[in-house]
Amino acid sequence: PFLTRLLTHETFIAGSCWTTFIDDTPELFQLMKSQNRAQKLLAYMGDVVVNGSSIKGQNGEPQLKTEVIIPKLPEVDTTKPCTKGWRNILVEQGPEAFAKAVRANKGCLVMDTTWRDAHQSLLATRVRTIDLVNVAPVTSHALSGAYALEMWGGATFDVAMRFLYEDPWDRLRKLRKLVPNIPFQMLLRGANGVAYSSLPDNAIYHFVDQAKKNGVDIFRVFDALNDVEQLRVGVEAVKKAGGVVEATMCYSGDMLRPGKKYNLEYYLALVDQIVEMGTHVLGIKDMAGVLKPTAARKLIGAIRAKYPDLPIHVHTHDSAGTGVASMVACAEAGADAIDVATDSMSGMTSQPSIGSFLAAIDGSEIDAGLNAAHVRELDAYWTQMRALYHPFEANLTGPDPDVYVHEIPGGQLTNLKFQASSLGLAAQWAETKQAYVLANTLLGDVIKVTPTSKVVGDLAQFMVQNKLTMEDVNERADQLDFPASVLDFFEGLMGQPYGGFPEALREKILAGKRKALSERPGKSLPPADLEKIKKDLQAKFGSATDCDVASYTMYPKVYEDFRAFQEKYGDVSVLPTRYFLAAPALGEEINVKIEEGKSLVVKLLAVGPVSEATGQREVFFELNGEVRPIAIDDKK
Ligand code: 3PY
Ligand code: ZN
Repeated sequence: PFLTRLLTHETFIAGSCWTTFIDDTPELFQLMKSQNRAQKLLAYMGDVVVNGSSIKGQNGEPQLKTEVIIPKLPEVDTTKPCTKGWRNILVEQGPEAFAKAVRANKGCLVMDTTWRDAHQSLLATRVRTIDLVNVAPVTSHALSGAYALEMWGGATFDVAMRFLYEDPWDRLRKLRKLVPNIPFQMLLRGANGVAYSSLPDNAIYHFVDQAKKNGVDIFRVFDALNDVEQLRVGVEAVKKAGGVVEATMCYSGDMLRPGKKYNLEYYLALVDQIVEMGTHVLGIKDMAGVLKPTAARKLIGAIRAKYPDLPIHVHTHDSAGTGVASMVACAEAGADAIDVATDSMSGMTSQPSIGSFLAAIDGSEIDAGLNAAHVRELDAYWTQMRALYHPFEANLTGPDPDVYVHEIPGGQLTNLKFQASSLGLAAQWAETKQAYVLANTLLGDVIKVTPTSKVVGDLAQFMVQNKLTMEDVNERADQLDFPASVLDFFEGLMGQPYGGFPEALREKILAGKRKALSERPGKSLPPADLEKIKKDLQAKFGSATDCDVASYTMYPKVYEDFRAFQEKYGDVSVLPTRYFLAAPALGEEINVKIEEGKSLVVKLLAVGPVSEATGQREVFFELNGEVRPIAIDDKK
């Protein structure tokens, strides 16, 4: 059709000037662009038809085979976003006033983690932008009283580019437009940004500045070792960018267990340091879900008594099934906000259920400022998502009170279980959990959360695969070929652990390979040359924004692969998830909205036999009523 239009265009027929033709005829250029886009999407869909999706989960195809239904809220116009919420105070009066208002609020607010940690913990972080965008306007109404939506950072950044082939910045901007009223929160791994080890300080500052400019309001900043110097890098970057600082301490193990390294005294001293550093809100991050109700009451109670004006926000996971009880205990002891997830995306390694929490505080003095009926209506959407993303289920069957022993963070628990099965270690899952405890002891009982949890997990898997005992590791450390993350940890690339490294083991592991750092890595890392990165990316890909530079500094290889994928297949984020993950049925009509007011109607018509000469198959699609054959390599 493009060629037809070109050849029949009167200017073209008249043979007038070629050089100005494209400039003078923008409609043709637009048409060429959108046909190019359509062709690329067909190439992606054709590849899924012939070879299956490259992002397979472990459970076959999506179970949802129908259109997704967007819930309606009784007597609310959900076609437009809601404009009332806690973000109004933040936008109008700034972070200090916001923090004050949160502290002055009677009751306990909730942050909904469905858009970040819940799917990171249950569905391998695979929820795509399109499925968040579709529910965003309703969410802005149903959760208008929420403290925040956690919707960015953590593993979502890496996974968006690596597995979903979409731009995390695009997600942030799209959702921001659709939810103007509820603060957006992200998870920042201190001096590691959203990566797995420390980056140059200027890269962190640049990243945080872009995140703030593109829509993040509140930054939960943590360091995996509770290393205050590492934490400070992220905190200062957020202050400079003008965001709400939620400097966070990670909670590990059971502080009430006698002889525990991380006890109440340790936590209170850490809070003192965080307060001295300056934060709008104190975050407490119970990444494994091991903060039992009694400990929660004591910990929050002690901090509240010492710092009556400090807003406290608590995060947990429901791995052991005690999450709601713990969050109620926190609220009763004086927490200002706690984390929950929509009912059908909650429980087990995810956050506790929002509906259960609201029921548990019903009739008490604690008010979360939400309409429980609306919250329930919204969940109908997520029930469908659970079926849609079925391929990525970790197949957990119930709470795992073993978590009090192994202390594996929620997100990692599902991940490790998944990896154990893909490595053929499924039968040894119990052994992996035991090895995790041994690995943690070998490393000196560290706080376990990304990236240190990965170190413990990698070492545990290494021990299981090579049938190593603790004695073997200690004795043969200079001869063993440890995973890179273990070397990074001992080098000091993730900061300094509380109580120091196990020095004898450290010396043996690093011997002849790496030099031990005694200060935070950012002090010795040369600054990233952001200008040069931008120029190089522009030269390589034709364009590069400040956000692209930030993506590159976090994940250079993942980012470049993502751009190369985009050049080949275009922006696949517009494809409905069912057709991103699986082939359509023959003759099924698919609507793809490629931009506002512009849609493609696609039908799969037939798949040809594989050609001996080329190894390709012809896949026949109908695109907006016209037949389009497309040749696809058969990789099977
Ligand atoms: C992350 O860093 O991604 C986490 O969720 C840590 O709990
Ligand atoms: Zn978490």
